[in-house]
Amino acid sequence: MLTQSQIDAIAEAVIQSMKPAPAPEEKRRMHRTTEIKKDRPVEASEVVPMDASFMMEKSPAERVSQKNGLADNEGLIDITSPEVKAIPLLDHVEDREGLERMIARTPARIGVGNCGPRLKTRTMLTLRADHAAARDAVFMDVSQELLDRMNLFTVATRCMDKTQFLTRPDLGRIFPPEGLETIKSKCVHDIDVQIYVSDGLSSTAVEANLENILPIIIEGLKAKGLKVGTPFFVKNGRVAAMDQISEALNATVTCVLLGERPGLATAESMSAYIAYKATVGMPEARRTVVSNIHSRGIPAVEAGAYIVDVIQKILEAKASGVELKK
Ligand code: B12
Repeated sequence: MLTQSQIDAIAEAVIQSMKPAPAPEEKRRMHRTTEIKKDRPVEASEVVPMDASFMMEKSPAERVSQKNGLADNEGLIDITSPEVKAIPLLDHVEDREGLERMIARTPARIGVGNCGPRLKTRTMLTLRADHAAARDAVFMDVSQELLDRMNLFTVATRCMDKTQFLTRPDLGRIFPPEGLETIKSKCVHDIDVQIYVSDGLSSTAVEANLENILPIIIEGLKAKGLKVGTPFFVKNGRVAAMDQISEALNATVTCVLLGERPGLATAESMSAYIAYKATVGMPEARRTVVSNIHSRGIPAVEAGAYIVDVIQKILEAKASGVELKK
């Protein structure tokens, strides 16, 4: 367990890393490599102030390598990591074990204490870091490498870019004629289940979960003897884009795996929205959702197996959403 002085030292190191670059001699003096091991207490002397210019010499990938959860080779601490967030910031804790148990059960920010009427510096920095991750999740594109690896071709909705996607949800639910033609020409028709993937409001969620979830669902459905459609990727897609897809391919069940709107707890959460015989303009109540698919929610592999069961239930009941619950 970390002592208060060790916690202060971590916060200090983060603050130092944001300061402007010192003169070259001073820079050399500060330039030391540190590792913080997760499995033993951190010594305050191990947390070395880092200067921002030194960090700029490393590529972003090297800086976030997170070798051991808390810090990379250069001693940069990932303040958004679960390990750092699990450190209570309260000054006087009556029942530390109880507090730690509560913190372990929720990603909510509890036990963060205060400094006078304000939040502590580390809480503020973590909030800002998580907000940045949420913005990245919304504005980033899913990498072409991932789509190539998963053998998914891309069709865009009517949204021209992310700004239009955010301001015109209606355009994220429909395809231009050429997009629909691509779907019709590249996919098999008259299927039991059409699975596809979409960025929705978090590309990060797609990056984090897709490789673990998609093969499980496809293989699971095929193992049940079902005819599964050709999977593909929809860029700038809202949930209801599934309705046009369902109609175009004559799918009995359509399932979209898409990124959920990110919050400040995680940007990696994916949802599966599933509908029986989806049609354009149908009520939202006809959709079933499996939400919170991410490493600290329902892990992708587990969710994949669950989604296969839900789809089977929908096919048997010939209904989805509220009608499935009747
Ligand atoms: C935003 C949101 C809403 C917004 C949607 C408005 C909009 N246009 O985006 C509003 C406030 C209307 C809403 C309402 C409801 N929501 Co809501 N919502 C969310 C939230 C925060 C994000 C969803 C998201 O990112 N979607 C992705 C984007 C790309 O989708 P979109 O196309 O822009 O919008 C569609 C979806 O958001 C979808 N949707 C949103 N909520 C729900 C809930 C259900 C059951 C279904 C089928 C669809 C659905 O409807 C939108 C229109 O097509 C999630 C939390 C989460 N972790 O996912 C909860 C969440 C999905 N909602 C939930 C619930 C329970 C509801 C309501 C049933 C609440 C109620 N009692 O009325 C209603 C049902 C609405 C419906 N469509 O049938 C639960 C679902 C739990 C579950 N596993 O069944 C979640 C997971 C929150 C939670 N943790 O409890 N929701």
